[in-house]
Amino acid sequence: MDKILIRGLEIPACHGVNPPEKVNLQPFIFDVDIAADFYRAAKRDDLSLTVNYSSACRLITEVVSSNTFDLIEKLAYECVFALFENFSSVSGISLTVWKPQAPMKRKFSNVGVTVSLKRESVYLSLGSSLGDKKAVLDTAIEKLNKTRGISVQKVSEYIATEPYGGVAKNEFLNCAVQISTILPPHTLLDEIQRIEAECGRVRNKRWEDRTLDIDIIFYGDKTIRDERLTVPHRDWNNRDFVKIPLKSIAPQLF
Ligand code: PH2
Ligand code: MG
Ligand code: MG
Repeated sequence: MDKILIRGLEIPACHGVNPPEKVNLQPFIFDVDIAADFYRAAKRDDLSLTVNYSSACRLITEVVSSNTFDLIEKLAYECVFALFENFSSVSGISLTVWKPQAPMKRKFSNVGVTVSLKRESVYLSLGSSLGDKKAVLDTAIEKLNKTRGISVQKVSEYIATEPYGGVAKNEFLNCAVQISTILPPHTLLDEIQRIEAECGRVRNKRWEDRTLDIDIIFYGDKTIRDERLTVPHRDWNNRDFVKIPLKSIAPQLF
């Protein structure tokens, strides 16, 4: 993957937990790797086909100098979010922020944090079998799209399906959604579970009727197997309520 590298971008700003840091400028120094495909830009020698590194520096400067955050972690994430949001061709970013004059008693040469995120294409299956099912799916999709780091790309039709698995009793309304996200799998799962809870999901018995269920079917081409996540979803290929909507938005997966 091609990369633009920015090193030693110095921006005076007011970030820190201690009250004096919020009013006195100190230097923050940025090292940034921006991954994208520069083949076409190189072939045509055309700035409009790449990421203008001076625009990237201006955007970082804007975020850094117009805010006051407690944490450099927050500062780094805000810069990374802004870069992904403003440069759609960027596929990955690794950003380090250094704070060489951080208030610490011991002598040290530097302190900093790195945030590295990649844009991925993810397919979700949504289902509702309680309440106003269509309104629940509409709300869930809106909440997904409003979540920082998630952008909804495609939504299938909503289909009514028979309850599968022998526990749920009600008819379901199901759909599939393609999102583009920079959230890592478990962070995405946290946001999904927040949205399920906000839509009235209570977790009792496995597979029982629920206001909203959102399952991660595919996360890029990753395979994940741990206590919280199995991706690709272990049973997706046996479930018409997953396959039919998914095929309509992503026939290439079949
Ligand atoms: N979800 C389940 C169990 N059974 N059946 C249908 N038709 N649709 C679902 O979304 C569904 C189900 C567990 O998540
Ligand atoms: Mg499910
Ligand atoms: Mg689920």
